[in-house]
Parts: sequence; structure tokens; C-alpha cells
Amino acid sequence: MLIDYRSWRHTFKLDPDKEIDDAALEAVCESGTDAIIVGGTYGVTFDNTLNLMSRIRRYAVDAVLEISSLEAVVPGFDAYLIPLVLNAGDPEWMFTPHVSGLMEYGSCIRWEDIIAEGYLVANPDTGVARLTKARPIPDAACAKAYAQVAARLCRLPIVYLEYSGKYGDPEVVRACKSGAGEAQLFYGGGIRTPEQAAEMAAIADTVVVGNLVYEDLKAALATVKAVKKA
Ligand code: 1GP
Repeated sequence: MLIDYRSWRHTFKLDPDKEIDDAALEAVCESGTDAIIVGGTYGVTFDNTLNLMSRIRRYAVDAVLEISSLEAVVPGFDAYLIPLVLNAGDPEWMFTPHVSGLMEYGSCIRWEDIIAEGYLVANPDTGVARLTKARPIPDAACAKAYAQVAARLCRLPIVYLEYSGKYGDPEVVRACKSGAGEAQLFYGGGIRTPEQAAEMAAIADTVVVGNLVYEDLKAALATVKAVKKA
């Protein structure tokens, strides 16, 4: 594997379905962030993913694709993150897409470029929660148990606590960290200020900043320094 996700403290997640101009993209890629994750839930196509990848490729930063649609698997990223939604209530989301993907692409996969993520969908008001019929995570004890399922039972390398759009409960993040063992804990969701980024960086191993790039670029860029100092 060419990338070292275990060294990532800060990442930006860019959505191929959202507009970002060249100046903003340059600022994001040159911000000192450790990696750019390309991913989204809806409207992700081969064309918009390829377009965003080729624009990010002008910069030296690591670029990885978080696969959410088999139609949008684009070669040329440094690595591929494969989410396994641990609390999916719809069993179709557990392994059916993965089996389809392997039947289609299995022969050309470079396994050293594949990184599985134990995904914990913690905000019920999101597209991914509705799509997967995510089961609620009522408290920190439940979150910790899910993290243990990912890290201890399934030995997944990453536990991704996903609050997308909503700032999470630090107690729940702490519980996930204690359950995640050797796995890298990613936290993403609702970070709007450098202070919030620092708070989550003090608990989680890797912080993911998404929407803020499109809503307040200056604040988004400020999260990099905040995380690195935390
Ligand atoms: C989304 O976890 C990321 O997949 C980041 O969440 O967009 O709310 O920052 P936000």
C-alpha cells in the first residue's frame, strides 16, 4: 500500500456531486491536510468522480475514493475505502453490493489498495441512514460495542463514526475510541469551527471535514491547523 492512513490526523471529504472552483480546490489540496477523501451518497457518477480526481491529481496530496456506487469506481486513486455499514438495518446493504463489486471487478483489484471501513451511521437524518435503514445507536455503550464488532470481531482496520451534517456527542466518540482497539478511529460530522475540529481530534485518530468546505472555506481551512495542534 502506498498510502499510510494511520498517519492521517485531518482529511477533507469532497463530494463529486458538489461544485468547487479551482481556487478553492487548490486551497484545500495545499492546506496541509493529510488526504482528500472523495465520496458522497447521492449523485456520484463515473464522470463527476473522474473529473474531481483529475483536478485533485494536480496536487501532491493523497487522494482516496470512498466507494458508494459501483458505477463510479474510477481507477487512479491512491487507495479505495470500502464502507461496511455495521448498523445497516437493511441486510441488502451488508454485503450484497460488495459481492456484486467483486464479481465485476474482482480480477483486477489490487488488494493492497483496498481498505475496509467499519461504518457506524450515527445521524438518523442523513441520506445514508435512510438508504441503509440504519439502526439507532442510543448511547455510548452501544457505540462501543459496535466499535468492538468492527475492530475486535471483524478486525477491520478503520472504524468510521459518521455523524454527517451533525456535530456528534464526544462521549459517544470516546466510547468508540475505547472499543476500537488497534483500529484507526475516523470521526466525521458537523464540524463547523476549528474548536470543534480540535475537540474531536483530541479523541479520534482522524478527523474528516466535509460540508464546511462548501459552506465556509476559510473556517474549513482553519480546521487543519486546529487538528494538527490538538
Ligand atoms: C461526511 O463524515 C463526513 O461523510 C463529514 O461530515 O460533511 O458533516 O463535515 P460533514
